[in-house]
Order: sequence, then C-alpha cells, then structure tokens
Amino acid sequence: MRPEHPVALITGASWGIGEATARALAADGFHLALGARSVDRVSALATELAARHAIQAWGGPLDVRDGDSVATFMDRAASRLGDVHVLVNNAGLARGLDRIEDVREADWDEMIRTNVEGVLRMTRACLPVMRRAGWGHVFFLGSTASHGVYEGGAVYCGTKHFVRAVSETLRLELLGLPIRITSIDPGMVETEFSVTRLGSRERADAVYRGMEPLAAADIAECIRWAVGLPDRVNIDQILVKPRDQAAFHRVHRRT
Ligand code: NJP
Repeated sequence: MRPEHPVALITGASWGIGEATARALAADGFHLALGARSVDRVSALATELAARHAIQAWGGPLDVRDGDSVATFMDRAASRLGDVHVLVNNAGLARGLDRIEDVREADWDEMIRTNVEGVLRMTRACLPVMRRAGWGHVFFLGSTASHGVYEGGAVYCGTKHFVRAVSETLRLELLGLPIRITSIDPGMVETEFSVTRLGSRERADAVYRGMEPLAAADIAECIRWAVGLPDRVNIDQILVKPRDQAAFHRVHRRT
C-alpha cells in the first residue's frame, strides 16, 4: 500500500535534475532525504521545501563512491524520516570527451566509482528497506548514452549501459514484490553536467548554442508522473530528448 506521504531519497540533489526532482516531489507531498557532497546546498534546499510544502525534509552529506558515507547517510535518514520508499539514483557525471587511447585513469575511475559502484551501493542499501515498508519505487538516471555510443564517450556510455543492465535485471529479480523500477534516459539537459564534463562554463554553453535543450524540471516531471501512476503500472523506461535533438550527432541549431 502506498503511504500517504512516501519518503523519497534523492542522490545528487544539490544541482540540476536532482534538485528539480526534490522540488517536484515536495510539491506532491513526499517527505525527502536529500544527499550530495555539497551539503550546504542540500541542507538549504531541505529547509526551503519543508517550510514551503509542510513536509519533512532533511539534507545531509553523501558521497556515493564511499561505503561509509552511504551507511551513515542511510542511518541518519532513517532516524529522521523512517523507511525510504522511493530511491532516485541520480548522482552521476561524465569527465572529458577523450578517445579510449587518451582517456585519463583518474577520469574513468571517477565515472565508474560514481555511476556504477555508487548506483549499486545505493540500490543495495535501499532495497531491504523498501521490502520491509511493503511499497517502493527505484528510479535510475540512465541516458541516451545507455542506448548507443559516440566517439570520446566510451567510459560514460559504458557506465550508462551498466545502469540499464541493472534496472532491467532488478525488474526480473523483484517480480512479484510491490517495488517498481523505472529508468529515465535523457538526451541533452542543461544543468551543471556539461560544465563538469568539459571543465568550463564557456565550453558548456557551446554545447547548447542555437538549440533548445531540456530543462531539469522536464526530467523531474517524468519522475513525478511515473511515481504518481497507480501501483499496477510500471513505467520501465522513459527515453526523452529535446525536440531539437534527433540523435547524438543530429542536433538542430538556429544560427
Ligand atoms: O548533472 P549536475 P545532472 N556523490 O552536474 C551529484 C544524468 N544525465 O543533473 O556531490 C553524491 O547538474 C552532484 O552533487 P555534488 C547524469 O549522468 C544528464 O544533469 O554536490 N553526489 C550533483 O548534485 C546524472 O546521472 C544529462 O557535486 C554526487 C549531481 O550529482 C544525472 O543525469 C543527460 C557525486 C549532478 O548534477 C544528473 O545529472 C543524460 C557523488 N560522488 C544523463 N558525484 C544531461 N544533463 O544532459 C556527483 O543523458 N554528484
């Protein structure tokens, strides 16, 4: 049975899609556990949303690459909010656009530890809680990069193919339980993502020049919609791109 105020745990809630998802779910009455390394931002966001929507919200430090950080975050979230019902596996990043022969080990290490190990760690930590609660929903932020590849994207695309494999496997493993599994696979969304990947605001701005990318709120709306559907409905996957993007290499730009 769906609780009246489900508790949603969002990783990487300090910026972009995670922050927008927190705003969307708060407006629908979810209680929130918000995690990221930028603890000032998630704390301030939790305080703001708790006051605005009369929900319970807590923001604390979380580094999904670190097992101790995840365990501490889960304990603190449980003591403040009780069982987690919805996990939004959102924390993730890309570093660089180097071809395989040039990619730096520090970059692939960060992508794999965050996008692969972090997702596994958070999912493993939350599933027993959802089983006990008797109602759950796990979201994965995948990507169009989980459906194809492009030059310079081997490691990032590989991590997102991995996320897709996990979400599809989990749907088989949890069949019969009241836990839904949804992968949200966006194309170009204007957030901090390209700044992190390319190293400067100027280079990030060039990615979106002349075209209209998705906003973080568009992805949050996909999550809000999928979790709000009746329990009998499982949205397996949402592949969502800007109208101006037909494929990785095919973007319509107005000059
Ligand atoms: O990116 P951004 P998005 N532990 O940079 C957090 C996927 N996606 O919102 O820790 C915990 O604005 C970081 O927080 P902080 C993408 O792969 C995007 O666009 O404070 N948190 C921040 O809140 C990713 O999975 C696009 O630095 C960690 C957040 O992650 C998801 O969407 C396209 C962390 C990143 O916010 C959200 O990305 C696509 C850690 N170790 C898929 N490391 C797109 N934007 O175009 C990072 O296909 N974070």
